[in-house]
Formats: sequence, structure tokens, C-alpha cells
Amino acid sequence: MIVRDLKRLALVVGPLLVLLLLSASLWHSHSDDIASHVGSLLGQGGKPEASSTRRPPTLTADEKHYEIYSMSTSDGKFFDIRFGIEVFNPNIIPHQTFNDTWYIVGQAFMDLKVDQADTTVHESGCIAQFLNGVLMCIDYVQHLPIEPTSGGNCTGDFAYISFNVGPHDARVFMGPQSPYIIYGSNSAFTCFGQFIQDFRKLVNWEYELMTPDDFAVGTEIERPAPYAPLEKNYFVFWDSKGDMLVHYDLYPKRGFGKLETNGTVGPDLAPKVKDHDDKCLKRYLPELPADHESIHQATNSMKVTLCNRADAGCEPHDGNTYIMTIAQHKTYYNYHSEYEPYVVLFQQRAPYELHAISRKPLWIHGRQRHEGRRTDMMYVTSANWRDRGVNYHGYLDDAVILGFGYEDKHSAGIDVLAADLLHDIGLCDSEES
Ligand SMILES: *[C@@H]1O[C@H](CO)[C@@H](O)[C@H](O)[C@H]1NC(C)=O
Ligand SMILES: *[C@@H]1O[C@H](CO)[C@@H](O)[C@H](O)[C@H]1NC(C)=O
Ligand SMILES: CC(=O)N[C@H]1CO[C@H](CO)[C@@H](O)[C@@H]1O
Repeated sequence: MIVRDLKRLALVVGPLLVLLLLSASLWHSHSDDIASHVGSLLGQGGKPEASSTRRPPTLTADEKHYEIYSMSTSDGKFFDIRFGIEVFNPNIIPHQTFNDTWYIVGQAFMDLKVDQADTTVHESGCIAQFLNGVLMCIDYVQHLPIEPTSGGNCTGDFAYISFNVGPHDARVFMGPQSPYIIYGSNSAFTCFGQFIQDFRKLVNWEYELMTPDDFAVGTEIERPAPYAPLEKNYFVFWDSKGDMLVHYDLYPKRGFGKLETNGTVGPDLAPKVKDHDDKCLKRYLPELPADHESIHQATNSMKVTLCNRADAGCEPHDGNTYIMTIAQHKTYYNYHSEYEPYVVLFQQRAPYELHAISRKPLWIHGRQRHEGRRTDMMYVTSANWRDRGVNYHGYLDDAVILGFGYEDKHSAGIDVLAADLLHDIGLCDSEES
């Protein structure tokens, strides 16, 4: 009895102790000594509510979606993310030292009417754990020290964007060895561009020896012309040789090329696989009317091997290992946006052709349907392996943690097995329809 009560107490007090011990120190400065104490004090304090319950995906009643269920909530619903301030477009990556602990980062809401003096926008974040089914900050939320960039290439309808100061719509994600951030900012090549930086430079991340030291400062990612005025939603991926490539666009046609550490890129490699890829995109993604709908890249990428880590015979190779990302079909009717997420797999080796796309989009359990055709807007922004140490490359039985905005008001997340995201996925080269 006493033991159980103590455990319950630890669940509440654990995160508070961490808060007291660390205050703001973990975010910016070194704290190795404290960190080791916290590790032992933490014990299982930050564990998700019910991390062992997994409900496999189900077909929704209208048979238009596969519904996915959260592993870390007892009812399978998505969980809220609480920063303590208004933050949207959330990203979640595992902490490098503590189990069941994450960095959460998103766009801090800025009310221009209230804060006219300072128009700088920020990406903000903290270290977070689950408490009563909510992923919340256990230390102070801080602005990331991302350097604003100068542009001056915004003209016409976009002229006002030249006055922007600071990063927008960041994606924080794990690479093979270390984390990165990609964000939008004033561009030297077009109006608004995409930049990449080593995330470890922005928070107090313990450096490991022999990890790459690329993108120490924010670096603009170039692309073969033509540029759009506002470039958005780039993601990078690592191929089977360890080369880093950048993927600009998925739809209506793909665009990707090799990324150098100074931000320059090689030629667009997508034309080599265009015929094959166009067929696959057409086969599994919805046909779009002229207006109000679009399909675009949404998240960063991850590498997945399509067998279970737990199986002795499960060995990764080019025939079972793919790059995974999520794209969204956006609709905008009656002044309301809705997004349908599709999982996309492509080859990890040249020529990087598409391998598979969701036959039906995912429905995050907890999303509501309202009168008429309206449903809750959920906008997926990040997908990462949930657990510490998996980094870029996981297996079907590893958990993925997704971050998403919910009706532009909240940040939320869901954790599911990779197998659940890939349930009944449609292969590009399969014969059946
Ligand atoms: C952290 O998780 C790993 C993998 O599940 C496990 O091997 C390790 O014992 C855990 N460490 C602590 C301190 O709980
Ligand atoms: C960028 O790096 C690539 C590869 O190392 C090199 O070929 C190129 O000249 C560099 N460009 C600039 C502008 O430094
Ligand atoms: C395309 C374009 O107009 N590029 C210009 C953007 O602004 C920089 C200076 O900030 C110029 O050098 C570029 O020519």
C-alpha cells in the first residue's frame, strides 16, 4: 500500500523535482552532474499513462479512413501538449539522456495588437514529460536562439513579408545521429526560404564524439529554379549510403536533390522517376478540383524497415527499408480548412522512386465530426521515433510520435506503432486495384 502511494507521489513529485533541480539550466547550459541525479530521481515518473496498450487501426464507419489510436492514453484518444504559453505547429523529439522525456518545440503565438513594439516571431520549446495524460513542459518554455535573416526580395502581394523578423513553421527532427531544425525565414533567393540548423546548437544537447558538425549556423537550403515566392515544408532524408538529400515537393510532381553542407544542392533527381511516380501519385491520392484543395508535404522524414525489431531474422536492406513521410490533402470550404494525412514511402537508394502511399488517409482518434460535412482540423507537423536512441531508423514494432495542431488553437500528439501508420498501405507496383 505504502509502496503504491509512494509511486503515485513520485508520479506527481518527480517532474516537480526535476523542475526544481534544473530550473532553466538544462536548456542552455551544461548540467551533467545535475542530470545524473535527475536520472535516478526520475525513475518511472514520466511514463506515459498506459504505454503498453495498443489498439490496432480500424476502418471508420464511412470506410473513408483508417482510424489510429494512441498507445499512451487509456482511451486511445490523442493527448494534449501543454507549453504553458500559446504554441502551435508542435514538434516532438526524444530527449538524448532521459527515457520518457521529450523536447517539444513550436511556433509561439504572437498577438500583434498587444505587442506592437516587437514584431519578432519565435520558435519556442521546453523539456516535457507526460503528466496525467498530457505532454507538458517540466522546465521553463524558452525561445530558441535562431538568428533572423535578411531578405528584401519580397515584392507585390508579398512585399509586407520583408518586414518579418524570425523563424516560422519549424520542423524539429532526428537525423541518423543528431537532431536538426528546418524553418522558414527571409530568403536571399526568393521572398521566403527554408533554412536548416543543427538543433543541438539551440538547446543544451550533450554532444557525442564523431557526430557531424554540419549546419552549426542557420543555412538557407537552395533549390533548382524556379523558386516559389514562399517556399515551404521542405524535408531532408538520408539514403542508404548516408548522403543527405532535400525533398522540396511531392505533388503534383516530386522535386529532390543532394544537399551539401553549405546549403547548395545538386540537380533535381525527380525527372528520372517521373513516369513511375506520376502513376503512383495518381493511383492513391485524390484527384483535385481546380480550387480550394491541394496536396503538400507536411512532416520531416524517417527511415523504416518493414519487419519487427524483435524478430531475429529481421535485417534491414534496400528491399525492405524505405524513407517515410506524411503528406496532407488540404481542403478549404466555408472558411474552414481540413487536412487528411497520407503516409508516403519511397526508396532509400537511387533513383529514390516512390514505393507506397496510404490507400485511405489516417483518422486520429478523438477527431470530431460536426453538423454537415465539417470535421475537426488537425494538421500534422512532425513525425519522429518516440523512444530515445532510435534516432532516424526504426522498425514496424517501434513507436512513432506525431505532433499536430488542432483547430489552430491547441497543440496535440499521438503515439502509434509504425505498423499502424502503414496498415494496408498501397504499393506502387502491385497489380490489384
Ligand atoms: C531506458 O530505456 C531503455 C530501452 O527501453 C532501457 O534499456 C533502459 O533500461 C531504460 N533506462 C532507464 C534508466 O530506465
Ligand atoms: C558548396 O559545397 C559544394 C560541395 O562541397 C561545393 O562544390 C561548392 O563549390 C560549394 N559552394 C559554395 C558557394 O561554397
Ligand atoms: C531573386 C532576387 O531578387 N534575389 C536578390 C535577393 O536579395 C539579395 C540581397 O539581399 C540580392 O543579392 C539578390 O539578387
